[in-house]
Amino acid sequence: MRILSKEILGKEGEEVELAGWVAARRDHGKIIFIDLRDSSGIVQLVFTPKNQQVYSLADTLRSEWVIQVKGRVAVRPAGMENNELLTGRLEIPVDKLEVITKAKTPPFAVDTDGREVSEDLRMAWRYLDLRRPRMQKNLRNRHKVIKFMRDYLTEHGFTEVETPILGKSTPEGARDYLVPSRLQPGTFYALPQSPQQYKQLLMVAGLERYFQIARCFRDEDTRGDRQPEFTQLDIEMSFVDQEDVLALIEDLYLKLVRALYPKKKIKLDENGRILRMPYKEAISKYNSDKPDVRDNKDNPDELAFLFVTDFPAFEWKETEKRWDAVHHPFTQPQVKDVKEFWEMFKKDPASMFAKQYDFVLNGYEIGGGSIRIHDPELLAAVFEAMGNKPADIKEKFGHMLQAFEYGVPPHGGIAPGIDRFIMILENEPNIREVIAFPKTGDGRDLMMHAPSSVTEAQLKELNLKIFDKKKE
Ligand code: AMO
Repeated sequence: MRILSKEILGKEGEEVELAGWVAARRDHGKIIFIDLRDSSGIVQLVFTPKNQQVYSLADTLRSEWVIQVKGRVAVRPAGMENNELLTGRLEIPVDKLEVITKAKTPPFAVDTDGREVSEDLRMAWRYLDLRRPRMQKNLRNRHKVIKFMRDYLTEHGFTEVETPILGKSTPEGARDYLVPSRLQPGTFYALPQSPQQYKQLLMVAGLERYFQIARCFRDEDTRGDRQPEFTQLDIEMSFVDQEDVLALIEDLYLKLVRALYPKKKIKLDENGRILRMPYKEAISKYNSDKPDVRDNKDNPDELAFLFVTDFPAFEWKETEKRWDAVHHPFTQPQVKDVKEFWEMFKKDPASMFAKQYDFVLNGYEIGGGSIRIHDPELLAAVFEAMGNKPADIKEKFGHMLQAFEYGVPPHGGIAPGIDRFIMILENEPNIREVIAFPKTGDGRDLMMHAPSSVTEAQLKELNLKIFDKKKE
């Protein structure tokens, strides 16, 4: 049975079967050394002319061929050890060799960290780029972080629920990706900018503690910390206030970093808690709503988490000549009832605050959330204050208002972005380095060639016609 290279430790003298890729080949006189790479690391194979048939075949081996070998685990001669390899004390003199598949010469080296290769080339050949140890480490550590989150929340009474990808446009502030419906001609699904409305409806449904490793889609310009599709740890809780949500996130993130990244130094306040700062103070002291409060910004292992609280409830949207929610319209303004809401809104919307918080790490916004409005009358008032006509409110949010008439618990939540968090933990310069198959700055997948055109027949089936904007 095939074992992994790391599993040869302690098997000196035993016959083992290994399989993987030819990572490197060195010829020393008549001896051929092959570094065999598998998902657990590298092991040295040795071929000598003693076994002529195997030796001749070994002589044909080239980089990235996939091979299978059998041999007895041997201790390397004194002075020949390689301390950089887990298996560096051992080697496998090969008795049996099988070439499984040959490989063309890759377009770039896969044993470097890849920073010397142009990113377009890396993306076009992403399955080869992902062979490099740095990328393998990033993907494996991303898995560990997500598993920690899942286990922690499961232990704390949360249920993971999948919500639809084909949904209805949710106002998170970005442009929607639309999907035409074949069965309902002329209508469109929107891909979720976040599962915001579904998670609130799960609170109406009585789930009380929900989470989801949720894929979100936003058609906005891509940047180093922004992708058109990204992943959130989406959370919603019932019968809670702001303090409960922040305490949960604080405990989860501190435990996670201490367990998985013990070398990181976490900056905390004098009581050993995550730092907090009201929005107003962040703006006046740092001129930023996501200040980087690290003591030493050159130290790659310092983590300065920060909760920014008490955001303004509304901002003026000049293009649309209306007041808009700073977070989203479901966020609870800091008012006691609808009457106080209208009094304050009519006086000065800009001076109103919300039960909204952001989670910041080293100057990046790694999460955002709020306590939600659970009074249907107040929710309707906020929609109206944002310039929606009663008919629009019914069309866009009728389902939420109706749901809230059937017994809605007070609730709130948060959605930390997973890509940005892993990027910082791994000291990577952008989130593309921690996503298996990211998109380019202009939203393309250079490996799959997406987006791509479709056939006339497909368009016809969807009742769609492509017209050339330039010719209009
Ligand atoms: P918000 O829009 O603030 O809140 O998003 C939450 C977090 O998601 C991450 N994020 C992104 N990461 C990568 N690429 C992007 N394009 C991108 N956009 C956002 C950020 C951000 O802090 N439904 C609400 C949450 C809630 O109220 O519970 C929401 O989506 O880290």
